[in-house]
Amino acid sequence: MCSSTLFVILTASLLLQQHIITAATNETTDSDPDTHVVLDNLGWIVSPSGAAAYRTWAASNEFDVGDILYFNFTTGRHDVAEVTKEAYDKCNTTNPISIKSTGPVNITIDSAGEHYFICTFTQHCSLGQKLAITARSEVPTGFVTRVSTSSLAAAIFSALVAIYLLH
Ligand SMILES: [Cu+2]
Repeated sequence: MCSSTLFVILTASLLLQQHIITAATNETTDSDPDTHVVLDNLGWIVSPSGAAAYRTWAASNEFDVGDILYFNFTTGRHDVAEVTKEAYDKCNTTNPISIKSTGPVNITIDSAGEHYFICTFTQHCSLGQKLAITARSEVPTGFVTRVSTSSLAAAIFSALVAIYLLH
């Protein structure tokens, strides 16, 4: 392999590596916490369309660990209890994981996976005032890609250097 060919290959390899790193950086998710206003302008209420309103709202949002759920309601009219899936399904208000009674309430999503919230006021949950969300973990999606592809480019580069030195 002549030296000019090797130079072209090395340059291409470096450009490829730079390109991959740039592309991977661009595809990382934003890590700024978002605030999700539960049911938007309607707030945390018994929706006329029942639990479907909360299902639709949750499906139109992407929740990450660290994001904030903002439950807007008047103190004394509603409350927010985080509950298990079983309690959510049955509207069981007896042993919530946590409960907040003074509105409005900000709840920071502290772990990935499913989180369930209900109102403990009589009949409110069974009339559909219940929210289930699934939070994604905070690891940027581009991170794994960036490590593996840049390692691959580095490996190719190292191999080319070795070939060059052996000649
Ligand atoms: Cu309520």
